[in-house]
Amino acid sequence: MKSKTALVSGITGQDGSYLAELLLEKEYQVIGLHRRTSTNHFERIMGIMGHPKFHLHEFDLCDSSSVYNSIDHYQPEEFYNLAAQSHVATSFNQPSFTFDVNTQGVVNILEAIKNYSPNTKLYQAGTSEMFGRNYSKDKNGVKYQDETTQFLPQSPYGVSKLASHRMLQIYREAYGIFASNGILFNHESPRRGSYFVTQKIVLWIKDFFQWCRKNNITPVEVKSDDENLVFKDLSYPKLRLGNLKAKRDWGHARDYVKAMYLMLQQNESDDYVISSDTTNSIEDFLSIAFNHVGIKDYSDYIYIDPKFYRPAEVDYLCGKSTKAREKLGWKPLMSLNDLVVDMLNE
Ligand code: NAP
Ligand code: G4F
Repeated sequence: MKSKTALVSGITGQDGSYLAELLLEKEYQVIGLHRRTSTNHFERIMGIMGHPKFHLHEFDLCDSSSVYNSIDHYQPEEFYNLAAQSHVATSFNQPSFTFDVNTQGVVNILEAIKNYSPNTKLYQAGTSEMFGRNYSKDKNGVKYQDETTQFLPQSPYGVSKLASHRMLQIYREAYGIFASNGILFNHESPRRGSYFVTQKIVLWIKDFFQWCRKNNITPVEVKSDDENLVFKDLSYPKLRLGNLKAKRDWGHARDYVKAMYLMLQQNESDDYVISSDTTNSIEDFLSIAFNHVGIKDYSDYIYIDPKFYRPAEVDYLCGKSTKAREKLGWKPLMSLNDLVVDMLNE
């Protein structure tokens, strides 16, 4: 039987690399779509480079011709759109660029499918950031977000993703295109970008421990001196963070890419919340991570830097993924503790 072809945009990112590995295990031909950059950035996909069913194809989501040509050329059974300007804080500084990639880019894909490859099934990487400040409450007053919760985005990123979410629904209804929106809550891994808060914390801990080892210092011996940690005549900059009170629903990326695949194996396209259904603050994440390396109280190691506060914040995210669990048969296998251990051990 001929194997299916999947186009995966955002192949150089965290999710693209895990999804490509999953699809190759399932014997797909995987075409990884990447944009040209002045330096190579294929670290996350080194493990599958050279795989006989894996190929790279250059394109840019903002360039409509390259999007049309790649879809027309491959006529893929499935297209997973994971490419995005994915950093929320950056979207406040680069709102137009964020819209070009996250919204206009999705319109380019939808138009290409409609005109050149109408049987292609599309997965669009939507986000819990679209809920912004809004939540629903269950009968016990517990706050959550699911597919029925109204969206109220708080960032240019959230708005750009909400516009593309709605565009998929319109193309689904107007033209009968198979187009599913994943509404994924935060998912992390050892391959997470270094500017997201979990990886920033983990990388700081690793670098600090390496510095301690190099200088024969026991990490708990250092003293706190405003912005630095000091030991005799040596000093090391503290971990600089912003708002520690925000709550996020964190899962492992390896679990979440399975949900993307399952959405495109259904007979009908639909929208699904994908989440761990638990919530923790940045403070909780810090406690778990520092405890794992033997530091009971992280507070002396942190410096709160207003630079990392956002102009508008999403305070509380906690998904309810009942629909995906019932209809897709999906559930996450890794807990937050498993995730932290995986990230620290890498
Ligand atoms: P990521 O690591 O930041 O990867 C983003 C990818 O998009 C990179 O491969 C990047 O390429 C590519 N890209 C950016 N602009 C592009 C353009 N104009 N043309 C082609 N490619 C472009 O993001 P991720 O964490 O894997 O997330 C995957 C998707 O899920 C994103 O759409 C994100 O918004 C969404 N999402 C993520 C989460 C999460 O918690 N991780 C939650 C909900 C939704 P370069 O390597 O060249 O920069
Ligand atoms: O790790 P973050 O940057 O992730 P954020 O903003 O929740 O966005 C991620 O998840 C979304 C899903 O909800 C995705 F759609 C999106 O693409 C991305 O993957 O920040 C998490 C929280 C925020 O409340 C932020 O204010 O951590 C807080 N924070 C505190 N100090 C910090 C920092 N965030 C970052 N990045 N850096 C800090 O120093």
